[in-house]
Amino acid sequence: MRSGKKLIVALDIYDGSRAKEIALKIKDEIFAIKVNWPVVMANGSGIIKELSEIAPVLCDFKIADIPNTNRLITMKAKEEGAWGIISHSFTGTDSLEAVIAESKGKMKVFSVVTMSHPGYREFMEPLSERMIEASLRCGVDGFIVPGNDYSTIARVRKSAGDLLLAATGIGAQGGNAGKAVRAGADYVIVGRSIYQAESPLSAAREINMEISSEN
Ligand code: NUP
Repeated sequence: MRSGKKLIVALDIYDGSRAKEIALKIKDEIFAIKVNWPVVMANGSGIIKELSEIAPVLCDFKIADIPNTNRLITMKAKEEGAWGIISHSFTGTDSLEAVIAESKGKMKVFSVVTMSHPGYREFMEPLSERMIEASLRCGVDGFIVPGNDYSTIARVRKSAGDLLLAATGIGAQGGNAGKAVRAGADYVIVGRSIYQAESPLSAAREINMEISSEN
């Protein structure tokens, strides 16, 4: 049912019931659900399992710690049945390797090597290529790319080969889902433009139309 779907909804809301309600409404339009700290802090890690019953769950924990702490966070996401997990890479290969080892082929590991907000350029941007190379050496499954910066998506795609690219920054941060996919993204991650819409279902359908349109 999910084959060919590229849309991942980001449910950055505290209310777990509302998160499930939106997920159920749009489940036929999405490939996966991304959870971040707001919904997990407010509802506990069990929300990962509950949402997994509706669609695969990608845990956006942007893990950025010593290897042992990274391992503990990864283990919990895996126990709850997550499909994938997002880790920072700037903390070094030992930290990223701990996430990959604990995922043990059961969860996809996405590495953050670029970001979609202006502050990314202050410190991270000069290190982006080195973080990509290090992530490839560690054996990540994919990268998070900025869906509002198409040339950066194309740059990461060149290094990433067949690995998965998931683009954030669509809609509320200015990016266009169709352009992001045509620049090389496999998935587009969309939060506010869906969960704040009067009709999340119509908003999700519109994004899928953007993805399948030719220009
Ligand atoms: O570079 C990134 N930009 C970004 O927005 C990396 C991310 N993981 N995100 C996340 O994507 C962000 O934390 C939020 O959960 C989602 C974008 O939400 P929205 O701007 O579509 O509401």
